[in-house]
Amino acid sequence: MLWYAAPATDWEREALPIGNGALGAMVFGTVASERLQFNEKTLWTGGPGSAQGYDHGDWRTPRPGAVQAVQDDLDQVRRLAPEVVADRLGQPRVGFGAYQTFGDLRLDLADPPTADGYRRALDLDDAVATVAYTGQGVRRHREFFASYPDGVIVGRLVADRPGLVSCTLRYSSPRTDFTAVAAGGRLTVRGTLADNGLRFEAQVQVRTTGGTVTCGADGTITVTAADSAWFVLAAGTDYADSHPDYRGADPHAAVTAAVDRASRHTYEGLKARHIADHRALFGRVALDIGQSSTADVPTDRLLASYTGGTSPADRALEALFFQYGRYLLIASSRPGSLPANLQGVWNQSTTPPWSADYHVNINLQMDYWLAEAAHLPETTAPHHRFVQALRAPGRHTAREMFGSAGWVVHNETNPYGFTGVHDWATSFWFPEAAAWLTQQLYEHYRFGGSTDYLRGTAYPVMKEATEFWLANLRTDPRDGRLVVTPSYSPEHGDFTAGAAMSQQIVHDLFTNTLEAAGVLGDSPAFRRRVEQALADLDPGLRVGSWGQLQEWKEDLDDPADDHRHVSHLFALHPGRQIGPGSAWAEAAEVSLTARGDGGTGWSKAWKINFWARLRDGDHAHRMLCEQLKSSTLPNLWDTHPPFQIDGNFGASAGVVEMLLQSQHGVVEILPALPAAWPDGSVRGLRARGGAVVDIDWADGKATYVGLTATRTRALTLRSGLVERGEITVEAVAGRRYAWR
Ligand code: FUC
Repeated sequence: MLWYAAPATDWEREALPIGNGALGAMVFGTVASERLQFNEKTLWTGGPGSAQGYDHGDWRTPRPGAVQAVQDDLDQVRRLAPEVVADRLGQPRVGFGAYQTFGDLRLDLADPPTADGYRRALDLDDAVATVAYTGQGVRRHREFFASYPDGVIVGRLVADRPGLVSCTLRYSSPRTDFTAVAAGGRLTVRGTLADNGLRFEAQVQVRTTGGTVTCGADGTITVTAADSAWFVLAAGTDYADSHPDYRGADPHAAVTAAVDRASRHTYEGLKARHIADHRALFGRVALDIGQSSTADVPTDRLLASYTGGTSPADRALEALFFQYGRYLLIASSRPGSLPANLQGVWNQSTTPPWSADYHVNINLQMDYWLAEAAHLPETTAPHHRFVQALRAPGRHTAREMFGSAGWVVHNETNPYGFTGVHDWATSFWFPEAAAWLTQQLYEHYRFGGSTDYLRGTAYPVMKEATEFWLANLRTDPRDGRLVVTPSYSPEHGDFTAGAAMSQQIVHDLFTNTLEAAGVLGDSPAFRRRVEQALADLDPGLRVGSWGQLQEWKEDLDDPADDHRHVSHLFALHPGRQIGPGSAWAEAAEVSLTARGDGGTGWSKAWKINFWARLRDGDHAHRMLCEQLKSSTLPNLWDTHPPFQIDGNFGASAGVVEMLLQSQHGVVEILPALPAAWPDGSVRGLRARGGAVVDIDWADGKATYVGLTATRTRALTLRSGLVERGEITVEAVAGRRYAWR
């Protein structure tokens, strides 16, 4: 439970998020005029039809041989300044667009009372936001939730005495591109985005028990003297994720149908369906680290008084933050819409930071790190679909820019298949992103084990990304190894050939593709090609002069550099090329130590994961503390700054990494348990290979491990609980295994 003793005054820091993946809303709980800022995930400017023009980031004029010329130069001079390369390979960005707020729904009270006993809360178990206060002796209560099964946002106002609910509902927007009409208790907002002609529509149906409902010519709806009032809201656009036009049906029919359907139900019926749907996902994982109840202290005070120590209140915040990440993923990523963007689904602006887009040099990937292990694999469907939809434009970019097969996407993308480049020198070039994005698809298979999914969804995308790199690796004249060139360690340093992250990502892709090809029995000829390339590939692992893992093929690392990206540790996490206790792990630790414990929100979150993979639970916990102390807002949103949701998801993923790991084919129990959590239990985490895992621990040691197999196959478990530390069981799907 997140709760506060005062209304929100600031969208980013205080308002509380609800969402069903496609729709999101921020609840302020203001007494006199409730503000419900809402979003629909596909409301984006840019793309085909944009006033600026649109080219997917593909070169507007062909540049035959341009990439090869940069490669030739790098063979000679070894380093090129980013500005030089951007000049030769980049171009100004047009028509990229930005995620848009849909607007605000306001509920104005006719006669606002002074409020006593005010409380505003977000219940994570039920995914319901509530506002309650007493005014002039009447206790009043508001509730808001976003229902996935019914596809609507729902709100209700009640009072503890009949006939006392009166308010006026109105819509407002920072744009002027709409009409708002009220009739029959229904508000209809319709418009087209000026930039690209995207059509949008929202409808709100108001229902009451008792009282009257009147509609104003100005598009307002007034409820007078009702016992209770409730509304349902649906919204949509004519966006479709289909290349090349990205347009589908006018939203009117779908929005009308959703509102008609939902408003035929009772409020209680809608709420019960919503809670059942949410609990079926959220309720799978329980974490007990000896925390006090979150009901004891308002959440903003819990955060402000957090010390990173070991008090039950500190642990309450840590456990809450972990579960909040799971809540936010459910709320911002459900099948049927786009994946979570830089702000999940929440955005109040027409010009949000970084367009609230899909950055793919860390951010979108981080959004889904927790999905599988924290038992929310259903939330990955929008991500898989998005990646699949990038293939058509990505193929075109591969052909135009590289003259090759395969598909590619660079540093960031939008819902309109922006797979090419722009010209911001330090963040425009990153063709490795496509390979990295396929990692989540393969992880979905490693956890879930469906060969149908692997064959039908993951493998074709992985294979086509592999084809790209088979065609585009180049032999380094210095040592004959295959390298990515030009190569750019995200947002850092010069262009070189064979930066560590580039090599490690391709290594990961080839490794995963070969495994998958083996499972599916793909052609021996293709497998031999990938095997050969993997054998010839520079692995991107090198120990440098001060014991560090090198970020570049040459030893250019500066021990005083504390840049937020620690990209060269990809092989440690989210990759699996570096195992614990190896010389590479030691070097990774040297690099990570040098980078320090600072950074932006997502950077700290990644460091939790790194330290957990290095089996240093105390340092992982210290990073969690750093994130909570200096990169977390009162509503527990991660802040870069500004608000960026990747850090929420990354931190929750890091907590799982502290308790359970399985990336090396072994289910490892409590691999990085911090001293701050000596006693506790966790229920319902998932491990690769097919297992749901429960753990109890005391005095820092496991006292119970329960494992429910979800596949029939051998599972190896590593835990101090079993003799010799490791045991392999021939697990049978559905059966439960336990050790004490
Ligand atoms: C990456 C990061 C920035 C920011 C942006 C959205 O480019 O380097 O810090 O998070 O994404």
